[in-house]
Amino acid sequence: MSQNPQILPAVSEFLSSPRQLLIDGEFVDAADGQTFDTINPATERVLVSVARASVVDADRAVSAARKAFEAGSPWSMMTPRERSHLLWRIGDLVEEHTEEFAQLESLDNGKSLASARGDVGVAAELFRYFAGWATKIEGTTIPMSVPGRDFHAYTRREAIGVVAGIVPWNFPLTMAAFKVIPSITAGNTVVLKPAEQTPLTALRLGQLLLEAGLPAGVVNVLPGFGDAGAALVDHAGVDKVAFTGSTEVGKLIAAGASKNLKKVSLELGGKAPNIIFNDADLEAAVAGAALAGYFNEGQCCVNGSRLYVQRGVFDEVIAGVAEAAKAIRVGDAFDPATTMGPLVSQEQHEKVMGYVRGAVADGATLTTGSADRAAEQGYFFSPTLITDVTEDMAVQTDEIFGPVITAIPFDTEDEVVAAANNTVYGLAAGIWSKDIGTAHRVGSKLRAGTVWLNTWHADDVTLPRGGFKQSGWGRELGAFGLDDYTELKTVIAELR
Ligand code: TXE
Repeated sequence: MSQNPQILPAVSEFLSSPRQLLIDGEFVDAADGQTFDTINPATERVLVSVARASVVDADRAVSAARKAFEAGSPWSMMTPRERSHLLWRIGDLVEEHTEEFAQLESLDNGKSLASARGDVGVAAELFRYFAGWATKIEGTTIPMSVPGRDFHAYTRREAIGVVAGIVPWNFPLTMAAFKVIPSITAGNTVVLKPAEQTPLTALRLGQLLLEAGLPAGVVNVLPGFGDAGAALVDHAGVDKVAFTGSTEVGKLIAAGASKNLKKVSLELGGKAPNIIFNDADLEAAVAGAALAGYFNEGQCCVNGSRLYVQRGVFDEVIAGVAEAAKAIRVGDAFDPATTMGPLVSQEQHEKVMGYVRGAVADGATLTTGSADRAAEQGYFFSPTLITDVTEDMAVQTDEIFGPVITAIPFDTEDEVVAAANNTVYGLAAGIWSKDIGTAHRVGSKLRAGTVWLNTWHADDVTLPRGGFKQSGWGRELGAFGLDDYTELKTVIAELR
């Protein structure tokens, strides 16, 4: 049997003393000296104490970011090529520290080491992908038609200014990367607020950014709670808020940012429908349905939590997904056999258990899984499949954000399209059918920002992602993702 990997000395060292805020290139305590504990969800024990940012610290960090953005600052003088090389260098540094980041992430978030290593790989690749864009943020020349006069008109894409990146706990490092990388690629400066449940990898990333040569104040990291996030949203010195998190907080952010008409991009909740037709490749569809529902402990906004199966194959698919769920090994992140770690926090654990209990009380059937904790210690929860569900049950309408799939049979295409779209969310959707016409036709009818055909979670840093309806505003990644981090300026010169 393979041994659990040992905690790296660098990780032990990182956890051996209280962690501080990163403001203006320095690691500092919160102005009021407040701290909070970050918890290992597998043991429910404290990992390390972390400085807790307040409104005052938000102000300090925004001032540092503004100063770093100003004309004449080292950051503003950097050429696009220098930014590109810097981004590439950071990507290499992140990759070199893969194991260290993965261990920190597993300890803080609970996800398996294999999964955390995958997240670090995405972050490193994201730096390299955007390194390429830094030298390709271009404008256009546009003809003007003014009789008797001669003009040269063109557009420029310019940095917006100070970006507040507010991120959640389900992919802590990757989500930090999603906000920081496009921001700095376009020449902005950043105040990043990691989630209170998982501040560690963002702070470690902050150290590496400085090591790579990013000037002081370009990226500031403010661990803290919602009040620190709200202070950034309210701050007049912030030009754009980039948020990933709950739809509820997304609405607060949109309202708060509207006071100063800040730019806002939002990546919010989801409740993705996964549709399996009678003619699907069932082996692939069953494996895909389990991946769609259970990936990342079910704590992923694009997870396929609502399974719709055409009646002819319903029983077979349910049996297959139940078997796949039982084969998932729930356990400690450092055990190489583990394929599902604990949920991130006590709050999330209780929320998920509450939904499953509610469904059972409403008359749904637990085909596999449980409504109870999966271990005495740690926020473990077994992958669960629920049938005999109706469209009005909370388990079917709300984003649960845990390893819970609900399954409903359907007969016709029209019926399933209506059911799939019967949600306030619109982040992702999926279709399994060997009929290319069915797959593309149904795909075009689903109101979602990402549609997977005969696959799920297939992704790349080149592809834009984001939500229809209450799943958000704007798109992240790919060329589209960069537009949201620039202002478009039109310049009109008369040639006299
Ligand atoms: O999210 P919050 P929570 C969903 C998921 C989950 C639920 C609650 O359903 O169960 O949200 O999770 C900061 N102003 N998603 O409570 O509160 C907060 O400190 C500014 C889906 O953890 O939205 C954290 O940094 N910021 C989601 C971040 O917002 C505020 C991923 C997210 O926290 C704030 C996570 C405020 N008023 C949860 N209040 C996805 N789309 O992937 C909190 N924050």
